[in-house]
Amino acid sequence: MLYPIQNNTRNKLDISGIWDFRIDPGGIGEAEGWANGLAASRPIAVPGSWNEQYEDLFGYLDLAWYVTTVTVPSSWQGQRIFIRVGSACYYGTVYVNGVKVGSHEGGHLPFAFEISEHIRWDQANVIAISVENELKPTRVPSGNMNSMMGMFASTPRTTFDFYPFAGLHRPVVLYSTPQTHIEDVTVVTDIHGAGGSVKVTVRLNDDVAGSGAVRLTGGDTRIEAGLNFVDGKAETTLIVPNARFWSDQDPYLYDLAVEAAGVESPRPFDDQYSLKVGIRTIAVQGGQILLNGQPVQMNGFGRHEDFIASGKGLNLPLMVKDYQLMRWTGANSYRTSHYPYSEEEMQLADREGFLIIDEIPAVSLQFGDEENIPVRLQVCLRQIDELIARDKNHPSVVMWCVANEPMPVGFGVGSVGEKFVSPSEAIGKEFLDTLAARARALDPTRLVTVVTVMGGPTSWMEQSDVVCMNRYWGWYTLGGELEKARAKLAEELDEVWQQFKRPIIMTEFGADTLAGMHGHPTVMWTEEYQADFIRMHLETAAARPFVAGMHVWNFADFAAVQSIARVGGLNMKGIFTRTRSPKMAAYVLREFWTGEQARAKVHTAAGS
Ligand code: GCB
Repeated sequence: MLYPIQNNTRNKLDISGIWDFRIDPGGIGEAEGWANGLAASRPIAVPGSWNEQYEDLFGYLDLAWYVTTVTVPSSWQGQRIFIRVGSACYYGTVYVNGVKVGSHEGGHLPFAFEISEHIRWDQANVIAISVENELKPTRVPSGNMNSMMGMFASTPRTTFDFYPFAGLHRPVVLYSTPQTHIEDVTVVTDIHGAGGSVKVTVRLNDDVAGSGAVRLTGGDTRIEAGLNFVDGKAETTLIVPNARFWSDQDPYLYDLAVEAAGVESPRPFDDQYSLKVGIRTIAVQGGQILLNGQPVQMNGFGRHEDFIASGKGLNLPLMVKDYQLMRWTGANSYRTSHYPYSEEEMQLADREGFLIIDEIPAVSLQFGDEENIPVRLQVCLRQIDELIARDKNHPSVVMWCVANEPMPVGFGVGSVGEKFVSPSEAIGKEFLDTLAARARALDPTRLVTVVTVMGGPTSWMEQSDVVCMNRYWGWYTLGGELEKARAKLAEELDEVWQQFKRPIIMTEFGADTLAGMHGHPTVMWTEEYQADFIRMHLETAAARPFVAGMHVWNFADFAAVQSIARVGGLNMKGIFTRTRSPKMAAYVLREFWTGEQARAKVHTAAGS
């Protein structure tokens, strides 16, 4: 799915801003014509979560309506007009001038509907979007069901450990294209010695013949090739001698311009699209992850889209600041825990050289209620399809993650670290293998993983190119006993390596820490304990060359749900506070990832 752009052949109008808003707990809005305008309303920011903008809406997850008006200029007439919603969490329905044009399920991925027929030129058009975020066992992520996460999730009743923010979380745009247009572009890059190749596949929305061109530019490079469309499809490969490869150290991006034109039926056409391209490869070999054939460590964080006032809404200044803070720690990687992040995040990662594990919203899948499993499987597969369609051209995305901490029946926080046999192991494995196979089939050029829970079956790791493990030795298990935790962690890492002989990333390890709380001796919840905890993990990993990455849980404190385990409704495992002040542990990361420790590691890897 292409990101909308403005150029010679296309238009784009961002209609985000302050919209009218009204909750609809009784579900009467559609029958009463709210799609034509709201009689009573209050202002709300788009993008943004409604829960953070009004105190009385904090716990509201039911239906609500957003309405705005937009004048569409007649200079767009003759083109196809689309409305595109970056994210409506969880279920969104779009109306234009009172007419329902479509619905979408799933909170963190964009969707678009053609609305050409419904536009009133040069006049105010009423755009209404209803959104609801009910927690249901048939949704992904799920809620309102028995959960192994009970201790963390009391109100609202999620199966996962973050606040289920609701609303229009990303920009809403109108865009136009020629009638026959470039509908999709897929870029696959490869490396041959000092050179690179860029294979470009272009698909039109009509199955027509035509011609066109692709042009790659950057620095002194300018490489062009023709396109020959047959049944709406064309493909070519550009060879780039002495290419400048994209990496975390040098995130070099080329510009790729695509043109398509034709005179054939149903009508003559001419369209252009452009995007940034990074030439890189990603692979695994033994215990290493190879970026452009060279070993790379993926150091960084699990994160959340979360902030005061904006909730999960796109917040551009925060995004820039977070990248700067991550870089300051020496991080070069993160996981989009636990759902796809905004497209703007992915673009910034391309530009700033971050290596991303891109995750669908399949967090804490529960395999207890077998009746709902088939529905959830279909939702997950659709999310994989939509995510890969959206993010396949980002060089920063190096790995697809198809689930975070799927939970076997019988799993409980109390049993963490114990090995037990679960009756749901086979069901879970079939489910997860199906997801991994789907991601691999859609994109054989990237790595695929399932992030596993502490104490879960190791058979669920089998399909992962990189074994991703969330472990809480020294927190949920052996809390306050860091030396015992160190031994257990080391033992488990060695066991998993022996079993799979694949690179391991610790995708989570963390300790809740109240900023400003100190202790001597160090005890749980103090900044000193978090610092020691992080140091212990980094030391244990550094002694194991097969540990190819360390992602601390979490980059910043974030809104969770209300429970006895979450002070003030926050998960406080952040290295930074929710308002981005560093805790002591931030300096430990900086020492390991940018200081002497980091240099020592580079020398070892280079064999010097
Ligand atoms: C986990 C989950 C994450 C939680 C974290 C925690 O294993 O993947 O969503 O927030 O633990 O802090 O308990």
